[in-house]
Amino acid sequence: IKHKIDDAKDLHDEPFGDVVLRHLIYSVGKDKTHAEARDWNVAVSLAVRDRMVEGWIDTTRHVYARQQKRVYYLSMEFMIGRMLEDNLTNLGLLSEAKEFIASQGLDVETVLHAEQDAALGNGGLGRLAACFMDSMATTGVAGMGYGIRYQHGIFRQTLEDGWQMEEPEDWLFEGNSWEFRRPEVVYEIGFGGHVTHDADGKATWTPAESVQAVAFDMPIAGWEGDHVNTLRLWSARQSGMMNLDTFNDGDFMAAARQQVLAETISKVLYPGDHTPQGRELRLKQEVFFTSASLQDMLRRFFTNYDNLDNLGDHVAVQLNDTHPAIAVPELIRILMDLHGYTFERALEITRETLHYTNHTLLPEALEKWPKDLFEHILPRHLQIINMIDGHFYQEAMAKGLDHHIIAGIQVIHPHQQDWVRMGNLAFIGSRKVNGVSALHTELMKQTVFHDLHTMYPDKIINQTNGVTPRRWLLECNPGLAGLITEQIGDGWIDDLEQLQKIAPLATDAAFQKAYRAVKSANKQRLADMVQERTGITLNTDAIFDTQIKRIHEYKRQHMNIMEAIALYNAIKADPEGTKRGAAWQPRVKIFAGKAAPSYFFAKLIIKLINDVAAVVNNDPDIGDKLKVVFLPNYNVSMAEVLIPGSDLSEQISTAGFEASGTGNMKFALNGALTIGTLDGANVEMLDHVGEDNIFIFGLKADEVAERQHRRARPSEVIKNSPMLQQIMSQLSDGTFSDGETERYRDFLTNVGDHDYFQVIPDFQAYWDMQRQLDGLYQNAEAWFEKAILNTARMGWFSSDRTIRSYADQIWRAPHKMSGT
Ligand code: 26Y
Repeated sequence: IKHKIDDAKDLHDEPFGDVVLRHLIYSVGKDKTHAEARDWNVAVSLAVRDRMVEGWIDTTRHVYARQQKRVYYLSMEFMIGRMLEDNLTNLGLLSEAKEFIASQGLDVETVLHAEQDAALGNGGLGRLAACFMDSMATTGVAGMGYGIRYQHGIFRQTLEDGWQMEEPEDWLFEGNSWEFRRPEVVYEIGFGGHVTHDADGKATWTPAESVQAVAFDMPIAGWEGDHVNTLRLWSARQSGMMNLDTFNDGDFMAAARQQVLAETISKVLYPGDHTPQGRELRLKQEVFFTSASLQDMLRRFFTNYDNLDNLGDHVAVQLNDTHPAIAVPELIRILMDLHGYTFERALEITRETLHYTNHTLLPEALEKWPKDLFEHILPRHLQIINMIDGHFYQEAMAKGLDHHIIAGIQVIHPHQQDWVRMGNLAFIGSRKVNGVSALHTELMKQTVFHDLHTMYPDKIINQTNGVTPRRWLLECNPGLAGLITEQIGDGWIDDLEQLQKIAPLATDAAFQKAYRAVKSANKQRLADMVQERTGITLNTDAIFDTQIKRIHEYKRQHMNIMEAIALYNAIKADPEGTKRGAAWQPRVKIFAGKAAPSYFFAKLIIKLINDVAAVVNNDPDIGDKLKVVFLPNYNVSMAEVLIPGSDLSEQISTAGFEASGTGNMKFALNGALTIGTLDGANVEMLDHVGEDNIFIFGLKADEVAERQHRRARPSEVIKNSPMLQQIMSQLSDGTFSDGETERYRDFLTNVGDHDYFQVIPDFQAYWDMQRQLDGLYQNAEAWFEKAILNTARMGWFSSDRTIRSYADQIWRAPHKMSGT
């Protein structure tokens, strides 16, 4: 692609390597003899960034000229990882860049990897936002991401004696090659203060304090680089210069302190997912980036249109969970207080513009703010919420809803006025509300949003998640990508359903052989990483069995490690497998993931994994038959090695609790078989890959709900299971805790007495399925037939499909394939 940018005509004519060398000298300020890997990384990044800028300016012009409908994706989290390889790939410069790096006598991997992950997120929700940015650019949606430029992303995890420790992360220390600081794009964000009303009832909010949001832009290139969107992240700074009054009083340090306080807002990502802390700073972060983003999109809107009457025809806003739900009263406030609309009109316009994605059903994960805190920080927004509630009450009465039902779904419960409930606010203020998998969407209708759904039966819609095939196949698994392209050409890269064309090769001996060779090489790459980071040597003939995700009870890493204990016990009791009549299939259990710092039970699970590893890995009776590995500091870059190198993918959440999962899709696409429950998107993966090619076990969502409802106890099951009894007694007798008998007391109570997440009733089925997989693995032809069919049939799970579906069904926004 060649773009025509008036003042940059010759960029394409300059060989890429020359541009890199120019940047090394004039941007990095080093010569070849002194440059280190990071210096080269920056020089290459700036060279590819130059090329991206052409498409960026071009895209901006085209969108503006065509007055294309714009989509704004508001997210507290963007888990983007490294960008260099991604950008080189999408711009078609990867091989040229690699050749050039090698020609300088440098190690290509070292240079490409000398970039810190941008880890501005916790897990799935943030990674989904990153995949969506890639897919919006690829599908030609005029999409812009808005978020926070946290100075410190998700903490760095280390292990101390097997316990998780948290250290601050500092991704910006070496600079960020991709961002453009936009000091001219700056907005005031107010907090606190008071509201006055004039004779006509027009409100004026006078905030007590304010901070500024400054924009930092990152270009996001789609596949083949012609469409380039923007990720705009806000950084906080003090409003105006240091407070002059204080300064005149001579208290310079107090003035400086004000500045530090203002900057705190974008200082650090909150590391908890699923349990909101209800902290003032978090609320300020939400308001900060939402308000800045709304102000920015409206400023842009007014360069094309002169009033906001038809905002929803030209702009669609997607709220990534309730974190930006303050957009509802903020947009109404702007429409009423700054543009003179009536409340009713302002609500209508808002409801034509905003859309909300829900990512969890866990009641404790739904954000709510103490009303007093809310009023203290956002007095005007609270007034508007009360108007919304009043209006909503009328609407609901008109639809014949009962007073008590209405009270339960208003933003603030009229009789227990202590909370502002953000899920209800986002629902009531949005045009469409979506779940992230078919099952999750169905459960939304039946549970948390039951009454709201009755009232607005057309509002809830499903949009099953997807993953970008650029990062999650082409880049992370070049071996498999090359093999596929050899067979079917490279059309699959932006049309992933073409992978179906390899299905007929699933039983082809030559293709199987090549596919297996790729998997072996990827396993070796994974084993090398494990060796380097933990010192543990892995046998690559073992099943590489991987569970990587945030540590949570509902995700049941503890069920997985209990299965490892059971397998250890079984091997100990029958080392050669003579009693069971078959040799043991060697297995490596790989875990990685972070626990929220305040989530004690999740940290205990990490400790247990490491305790079991210490025993199992050093037992001479076990040898290579079983290894347990916990890789510290899981991030996107680590996933890029773990996923292609795994044979088996653990997706074993308690049915009804994982909204979708996206790791499940990445593994299956890369040819790992799934052992999993009928939860989240696993259900749809089963539909696509077929029941012979996915290994589903355990209770279904309705059975789980039923057991939880009647508080079914696990004791009956344990009583009848010698296997479980042995595990439980080992956890209390110190077998895995150096004789310390107290360490797993809470664990035993949790699982043995209550077992809310149904580990015990699912355990036998899980064990049986694992043994079935052991047998299958010994028949390589059968195993790899299934693996290939997984790759072939996962095309539907491309986030390109997801984005086109959002564009058609929610945003009503054009993309490259609209109308065709
Ligand atoms: C309010 C705060 C405590 C909070 C912060 C982060 C609450 C939730 C989160 C993150 C949630 C999250 O990552 N959810 C995951 O979203 C993925 C993308 O839709 C799903 O695949 C996954 O099942 C879901 O757990």
